[in-house]
Amino acid sequence: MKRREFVRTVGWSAAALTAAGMDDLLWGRPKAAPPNILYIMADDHTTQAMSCYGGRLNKTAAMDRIAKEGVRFDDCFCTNGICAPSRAVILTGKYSHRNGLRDNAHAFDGTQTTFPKWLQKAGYQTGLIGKWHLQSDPTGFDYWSILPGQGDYYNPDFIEMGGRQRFPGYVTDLITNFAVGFLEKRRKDKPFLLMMHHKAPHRNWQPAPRHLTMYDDVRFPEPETLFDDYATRSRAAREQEMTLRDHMDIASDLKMGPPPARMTEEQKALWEAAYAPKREAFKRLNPQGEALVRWKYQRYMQDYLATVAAVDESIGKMLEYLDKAGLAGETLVVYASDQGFYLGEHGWFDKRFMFEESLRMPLVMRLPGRIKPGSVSADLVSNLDFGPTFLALAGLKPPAEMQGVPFVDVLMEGRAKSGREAVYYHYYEYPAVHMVKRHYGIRTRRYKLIHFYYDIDAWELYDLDKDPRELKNVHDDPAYASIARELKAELKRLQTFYGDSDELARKFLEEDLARTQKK
Ligand SMILES: [Ca+2]
Repeated sequence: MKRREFVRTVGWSAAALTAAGMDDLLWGRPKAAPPNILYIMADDHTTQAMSCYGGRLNKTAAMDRIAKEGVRFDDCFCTNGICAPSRAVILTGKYSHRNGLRDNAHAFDGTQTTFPKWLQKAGYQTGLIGKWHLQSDPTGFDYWSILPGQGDYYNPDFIEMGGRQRFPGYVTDLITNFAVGFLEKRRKDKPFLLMMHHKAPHRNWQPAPRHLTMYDDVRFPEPETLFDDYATRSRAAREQEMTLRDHMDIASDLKMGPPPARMTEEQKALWEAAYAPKREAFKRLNPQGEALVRWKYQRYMQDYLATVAAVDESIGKMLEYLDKAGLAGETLVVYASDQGFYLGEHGWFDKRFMFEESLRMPLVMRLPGRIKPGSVSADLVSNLDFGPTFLALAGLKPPAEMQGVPFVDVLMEGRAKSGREAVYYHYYEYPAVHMVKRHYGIRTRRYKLIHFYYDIDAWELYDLDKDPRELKNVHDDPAYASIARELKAELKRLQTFYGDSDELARKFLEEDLARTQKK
């Protein structure tokens, strides 16, 4: 077998592994060929919109298939909940304050160590297709074709190895076709890493032509916190700009305006056939106040979930391709999103806050023979761990600068733990779109401690066992005084452990403010 030759050539030997000091059950299996890795990531997809997570809104057959044939992680949390920073954390295995990408405004420093580079060096053929959003050109990939910036849903441009070209069609389908093309043309003498990054379901949620009316007759259940009054919490929850009520745009977000300019006449005709009746109904109804929020929520869900439907179809096609090509048994398939998202919870859309809906990342994985089918992990893992985990599964020792922990042992038979008792989080992008204040904090199995440290100095503490919707800040409740003290000590310990601090946060803040003033 050619793959065995690969193992020999790149030195996947017992000696190398022993030298690396790895005596783990999995790492002690040097004869297993390193798996291919198909890493599929969506943008802003959230667990509430995945049926394998018990979501009540939609069915996601292909995503559920990965979970059923592999493992579902119930407590995977991001470390900085927006697009570009999350992607940088995934690539580098390092926190934002270490990899340099703290917000969407900076460019990623592509000279640093990333897990794709490490795999490439070890002999993997590496590819990247779809949304990138890191401003600098991708490094560590033998092949890449990315959307410029956020990209477009309809007839998008792609930058293929530096050359920009417009493609007719729908972005999710194009990414799927390009991904299949990469696999068809792959080198058979090497394992592959393919990172397939969907644009969907990012705002402003433009569905594929075939999905434009799929939810027209559905009435979605409203979240319990759609009309949250933010009582007991700090000003941060009240002073954001991401409510359905005040900040969701009726013309663009909810399609009560003209069709997107990039569409062909044919696409516009389909669009108009789907949205003109909705516009007429909206005018007739003319909802106000709470009725308007309810109308917005329904309209939002129709389009958000329709864009998710295309992502699910894409995953289905990729799984079928692996089956047909005989690759399913030797390929790690991962589906994740760069963070979660609010689907009306707390009255919001978007992400950024350290509350459950956007902090939690969807994460399912399948690797036949190595991940026990139907596993569910409640271990505390994060996007910091993705790179180290993929490297470990490939039999490689993660570089020392990576701060994540491989959760390989968690994958094995669903047993063992990462040993992590809390996930540390730090969000920086403020002042900026949606106006979510800077904060850091920790999420343990039971509690969440948040410190909004800039322009307000406010602490919030949630007992997730008693208050899973995070409506009651108990930070100043005397009954939680000792818990708060312990959590603050743990927060401090993790900040020190990861090399973050209030001083560093202050330094970054001053840099960001200076840059904003210069503009
Ligand atoms: Ca995102």
